[in-house]
Amino acid sequence: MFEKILIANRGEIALRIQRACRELGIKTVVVHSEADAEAKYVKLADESVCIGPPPPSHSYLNIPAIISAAEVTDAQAIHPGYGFLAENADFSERVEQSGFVFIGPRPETIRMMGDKVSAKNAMKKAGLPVVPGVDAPLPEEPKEISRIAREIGYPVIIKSAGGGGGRGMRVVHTEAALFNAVQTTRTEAQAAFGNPTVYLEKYLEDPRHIEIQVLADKHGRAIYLGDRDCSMQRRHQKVIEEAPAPLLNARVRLRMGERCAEACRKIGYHGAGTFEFLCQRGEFYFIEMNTRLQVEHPVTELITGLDIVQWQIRIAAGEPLRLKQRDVELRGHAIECRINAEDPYNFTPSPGRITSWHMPGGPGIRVDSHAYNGYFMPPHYDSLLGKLIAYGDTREQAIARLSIALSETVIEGIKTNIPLHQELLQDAAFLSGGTSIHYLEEKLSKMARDE
Ligand code: MV4
Repeated sequence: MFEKILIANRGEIALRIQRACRELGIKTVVVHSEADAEAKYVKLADESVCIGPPPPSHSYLNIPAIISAAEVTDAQAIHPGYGFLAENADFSERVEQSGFVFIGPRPETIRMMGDKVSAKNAMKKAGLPVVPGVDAPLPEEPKEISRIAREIGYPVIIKSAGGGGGRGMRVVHTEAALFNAVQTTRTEAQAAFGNPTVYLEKYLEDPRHIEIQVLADKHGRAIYLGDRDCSMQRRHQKVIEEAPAPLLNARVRLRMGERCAEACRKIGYHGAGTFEFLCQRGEFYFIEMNTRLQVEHPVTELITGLDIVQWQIRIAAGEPLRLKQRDVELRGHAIECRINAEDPYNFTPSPGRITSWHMPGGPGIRVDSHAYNGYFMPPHYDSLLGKLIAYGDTREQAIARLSIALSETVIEGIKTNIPLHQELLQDAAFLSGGTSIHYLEEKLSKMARDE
């Protein structure tokens, strides 16, 4: 096992990784920007290294600075967390070339999943159902493009191979609008990702976003840890996540999990991973794979009793997955609210100093946050203050515990989205078994109209 790990991230996830390391008896080095120098988790780490000024491009994205920090502190492995460099294949490659272990899959795997066309092809080949479409870059000729779209059937969605997570997409309902939309998407994709490649898929009108968590070791073993529903989102930012996905048929659940684990074995995946699907009328369609730890990993931890971050570290150190699929028991229900420092209805960020901070407790409540009374929420990064997660024997109990926990929570000095969460946990459609990916945005625009 490693003796010392460098954490190349900040905020709640830097603290989460630090806790996993401590439990495994591993020393931690945390790198931080000037804006995070006073954060408590920085002081809790065994060592810390300031790697630059607040803008991410000068600190958390500064690859040479992070690698130098690992060198001077004699760390053996680097955990990238999520966001920042977590899915940057060049970073993972340079980490390994410098003699450190990257806690995540191989650079080639990250690169393959970063290109959404190659990811889709690999998964189709590995036996996963994908959205109907042409799993190849779109050709240039307008006639060919029209023929492909007609073959798929309208509406279609144009996606960028270099995009993902909702960036660089456009829905097209008629042939008349097709060619312009393709050109615009290509231009935007070139500007945003340096890659003009686009592809076409059938547009699914009202799906749910369901994802499957996997763990795979370096010895060819792979298991799945059940599924999560992350449909409650706004502008591709998840707001509430839960596990297991409500109303999902047990046979479908089993089949999807088995196929994801099998796909991991086939492509030689190792580490933790997430297969993203759109699910409509009981059918699953693979869209993307995330090769990192996810914000919502705690809901899976609560229903499996496993520590996903510790397993990432063990796998990176070369340990075999001692768990067999039959050892993974999915039990109860867990729901997570992302607590953001923002206006609950217009979503403008609300950085600043926290003047009062009281966290909830009681049976089945977990709080993952780096904040505390007096903490200054810097304006330079995303607005995630932490996560409030509730576990219960049933979905109803998890929701009840989460509502009570939200009502106990006090955060003053900055605005948070807690009022929105309290409202969503009373929403009839959510209570009756969840909603599609469009529900929250529709609800918010209805609320704005009624005002
Ligand atoms: C889609 C889709 C409908 N049909 N693909 C958005 C994020 C990216 N991962 C894929 N996305 C979508 N792909 C087809 N063929 C709708 C979305 C989508 C979405 C997906 C998951 C969660 C939230 C979403 C919000 C809007 C659109």
